[in-house]
Amino acid sequence: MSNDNLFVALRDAFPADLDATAIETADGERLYYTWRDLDRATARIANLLQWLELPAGARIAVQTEKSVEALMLYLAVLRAGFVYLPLNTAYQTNEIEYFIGNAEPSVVVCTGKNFSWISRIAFKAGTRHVFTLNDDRTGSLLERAAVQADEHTPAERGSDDLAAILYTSGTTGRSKGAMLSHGNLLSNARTLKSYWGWRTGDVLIHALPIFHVHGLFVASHGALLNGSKMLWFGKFAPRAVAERLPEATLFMGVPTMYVRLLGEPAFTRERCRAMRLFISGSAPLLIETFEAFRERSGHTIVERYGMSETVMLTSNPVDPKDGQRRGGTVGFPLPGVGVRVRDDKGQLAPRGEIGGIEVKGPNVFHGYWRMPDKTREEFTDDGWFRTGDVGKFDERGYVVIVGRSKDLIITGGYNVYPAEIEGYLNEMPGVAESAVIGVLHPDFGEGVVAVVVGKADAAPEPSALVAGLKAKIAAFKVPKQCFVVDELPRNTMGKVQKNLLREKYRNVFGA
Ligand code: MLC
Ligand code: AMP
Repeated sequence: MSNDNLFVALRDAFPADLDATAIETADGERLYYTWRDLDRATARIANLLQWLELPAGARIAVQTEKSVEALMLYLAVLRAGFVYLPLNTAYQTNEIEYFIGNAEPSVVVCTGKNFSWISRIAFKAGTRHVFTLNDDRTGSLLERAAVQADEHTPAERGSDDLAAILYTSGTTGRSKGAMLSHGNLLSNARTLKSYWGWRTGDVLIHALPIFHVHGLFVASHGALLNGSKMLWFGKFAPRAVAERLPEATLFMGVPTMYVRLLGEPAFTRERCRAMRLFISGSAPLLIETFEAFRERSGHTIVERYGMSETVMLTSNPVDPKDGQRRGGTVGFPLPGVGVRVRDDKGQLAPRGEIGGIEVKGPNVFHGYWRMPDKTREEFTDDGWFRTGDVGKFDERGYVVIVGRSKDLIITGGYNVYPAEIEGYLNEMPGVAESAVIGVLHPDFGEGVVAVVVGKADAAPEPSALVAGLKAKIAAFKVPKQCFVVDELPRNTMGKVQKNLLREKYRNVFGA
């Protein structure tokens, strides 16, 4: 029987020359990791995890800064057959408490500086092992792994076995953990390798965080499955990225990164000469950015569309024989992925008509962790997943996303659910009620804005509300503007009319 463990497929794709560079760090200390290093280090960490005698299906929750070792930890979790649970480094106590409580990980890995508070939460939730991993190759995880053997036979896994849980915020209530299998991830990685035409000699600039789908799966799997070198940035910095472009052929980023590259004088057409592909996703790419980028660099960005629950769904073509790359669209359904648009009455919408986007395919997740009811709600009776995105097929068959039926803000590629922020605001002293909206932002695409009604006897200070939120939740979720008003506009059903608020505050970021 073949082993469908995703790690096996990635390991099989390593080039014959294991002493070639697999990853070169591109900011901070210049380090070179060979394919052999990846193999040995992941073996050591996998052996450590196995030595802990964790239960089958154990979750390994990780909140660390981006580093090559953090990527190795992910690969080692796959290799050992456990379930990887990445957490955004911006998450604070409330968020971490919820994720650890909900996922009940057997192992938590965090940075040394967060050990005291995270280990307290983890031990309270029953986690047995808390390790540290810092971005300078220190920490107890590597110390403990160093004494392990550097060979390891990957655990046998079927394609339906769970590989990772990615928490995506919920429109109501708390975050849901999307359960992705080895098969979901591998089928998508193979599809993208072929559709994006990865070639021998490709070099990827990896400047995305590795705690979400885009950086962890799309970018890393792409390079690994092609045996391609990565130029590894701990943090996206437009100047540093521009300077290394001549050594690369591929770049993947969220729209904010493209906006920032355009604002960087060092980003020139000359520096893009060796580049083959610029890929954008995770949030809508403005047509202005698409066009300005083409003008400046001579390259046409390939925009694609996906989500945590499904990995990648659609992409603009790379090979001209598949068609042109069209700005303002997210391209065609990827081979093997079903995409349909249905109107309010559940009828299939003809080309040009707008409706809810539903998807099906080997990439679509297996459900939400311990939330069978939520899972049922999000799938149609005939097994299609409701994305919550609203769109259409245009007259040429390209998918165009026109909005979202879910109340979601995407800021710089990060998702913010207004309901979560409103929940915190409504608990604050002096707040009667609140509405959180996203409005056009020149850098982040959408910027978070809070509109708050004070209690009769109190007038809350916007700056105090913002400071209060900053102490509680990830900074990217905190409103960048906060307004205190007498009342919120409501329709006859009593529902807050967020469209009117978006209109009223549309220029607050000068976009
Ligand atoms: C940082 N800040 C943000 C923010 N990023 N605010 C709103 N939205 C964001 N995205 C705030 C910080 O909280 C901080 O605020 C200040 O900006 C500076 O922080 P920083 O860490 O220095 O920010 P910077 O490095 O400039 O980050 C910008 C960025 C980053 C664009 C590089 O946001 C980023 O890497 N985004 C990519 C997200 C991503 O990978 N998404 C993929 C999801 S997967 P303060 O107040 O503390 O100063 C997915 C599926 C799919 O969606 O299809 O791919
Ligand atoms: P997440 O839950 O973080 O995985 O975010 C997924 C959501 O990001 C999707 O449901 C879309 O709303 C949005 N998204 C991803 N790529 C694009 C894109 N190219 N254009 C518009 N929205 C996108």
